[in-house]
Amino acid sequence: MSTKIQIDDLEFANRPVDGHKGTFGKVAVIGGSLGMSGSITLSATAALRGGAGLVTAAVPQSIQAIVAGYEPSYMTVALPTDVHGQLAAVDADIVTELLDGKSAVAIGPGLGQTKLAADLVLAVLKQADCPVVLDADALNLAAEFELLHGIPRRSRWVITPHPGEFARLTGESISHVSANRESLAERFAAEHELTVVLKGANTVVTDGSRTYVNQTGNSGMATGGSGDILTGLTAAVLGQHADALEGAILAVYVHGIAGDLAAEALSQRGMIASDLLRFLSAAWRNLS
Ligand code: B4P
Ligand code: MG
Repeated sequence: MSTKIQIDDLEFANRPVDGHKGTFGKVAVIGGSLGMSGSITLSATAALRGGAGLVTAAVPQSIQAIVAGYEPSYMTVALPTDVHGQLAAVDADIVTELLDGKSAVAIGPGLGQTKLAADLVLAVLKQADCPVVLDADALNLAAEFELLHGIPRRSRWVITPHPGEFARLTGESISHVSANRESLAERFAAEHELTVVLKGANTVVTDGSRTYVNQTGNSGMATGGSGDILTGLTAAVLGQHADALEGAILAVYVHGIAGDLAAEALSQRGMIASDLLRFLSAAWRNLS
């Protein structure tokens, strides 16, 4: 039986006045592919807006210039590509260098669903000794190649599926997932020793023994890219907070407040995902 948590039950640390970039975490976001450069730019920018000290976007070399051109405040690293610009095999040394010194990593948005992408996800899961956020194609690959099984945990993992992705991971139908959100998320989290963020109206966040049901956000957030923003934001928060469950709850809560502020200013119909990035700043101000 899981304990229910309210947002007021949690204590969130303030930013120390003498903090520096290292204090606030070095975050890597890994993903993107030809035609899918937007998702990872949203994740990387959201990691910055989540308060991370330094953010690096690792993307296929074929889209590095596009991603780098979007936002000057993060760094980019090129992953190898083949002659068609698609992700090629990524050696272990590149993964080691990418993870070195990181306080959190997120992988998946726009990554694509090739076997080589699955190898990259597996390498990150095996090597990372910081929290790992898995979203989007990393979850589709985890379902297809059973990547969440049998890897000794060196760090805390948070998965952020929407009901479609969670249905693939659990082998259940979307309607069954939608009808049993809390119980399925709790069971999956306990079985796989990770934190589940099952998105949608009233996102469920659980580690299997403690569960939070979010009340912020609105259906204006059902627009392409809003999930990618949560991915980067969650990594940024986890890079600054010790507890995976509490960090994930804070990210979900603030993401929803940004959505509510965006809807108030722009309307649910008129808002788009990148608007959430601007309203994240106001959302943090609302919290303090
Ligand atoms: P994809 O095509 O894979 O969409 P995506 O790239 O992951 O988009 P994005 O990253 O922006 O959105 P995400 O959902 O991650 O998948 C879409 C397909 O998945 C759908 O066609 C459907 O088959 C399935 N699916 C997705 N959501 C479903 C649902 N609720 N019920 C049934 N099937 C579903 O992230 C969106 C973000 O916005 C999350 O943080 C979410 O919590 C928030 N959000 C969305 N609607 C909200 C609402 N009504 N209230 C509050 N928050 C909401
Ligand atoms: Mg998504």
